[in-house]
Amino acid sequence: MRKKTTLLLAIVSCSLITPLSLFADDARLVQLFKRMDQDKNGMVTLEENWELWSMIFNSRDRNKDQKLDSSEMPGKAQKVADTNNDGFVDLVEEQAFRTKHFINMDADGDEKLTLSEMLNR
Ligand SMILES: [Ca+2]
Ligand SMILES: [Ca+2]
Ligand SMILES: [Ca+2]
Repeated sequence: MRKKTTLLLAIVSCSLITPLSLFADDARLVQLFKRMDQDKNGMVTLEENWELWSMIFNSRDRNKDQKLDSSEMPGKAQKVADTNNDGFVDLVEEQAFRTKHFINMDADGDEKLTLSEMLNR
């Protein structure tokens, strides 16, 4: 319970720093962040990041071929992540994609993401 309050406070103070209140997009990121931060220490590690995304990968992979086609992963992300252009995103490509995204958001380069790094991506 206490940890939840701390996180809520973090979110509140974050929205105070950012004059714009939470947009729908930001609210989704906050949700995502909370899901990724499994030990609730206010930071998401590469491992925590990948744990969630590999879970999402598996749930998106409806035909269980360990690859995501464009119907399983709609939008631009599928094309970007499919680096060998075979029309599928496999786990290796997905991990590279999510890791790159993580590093892009990690402003201070400590390989941990805070909520504000994620929101100020
Ligand atoms: Ca954490
Ligand atoms: Ca698939
Ligand atoms: Ca591919």
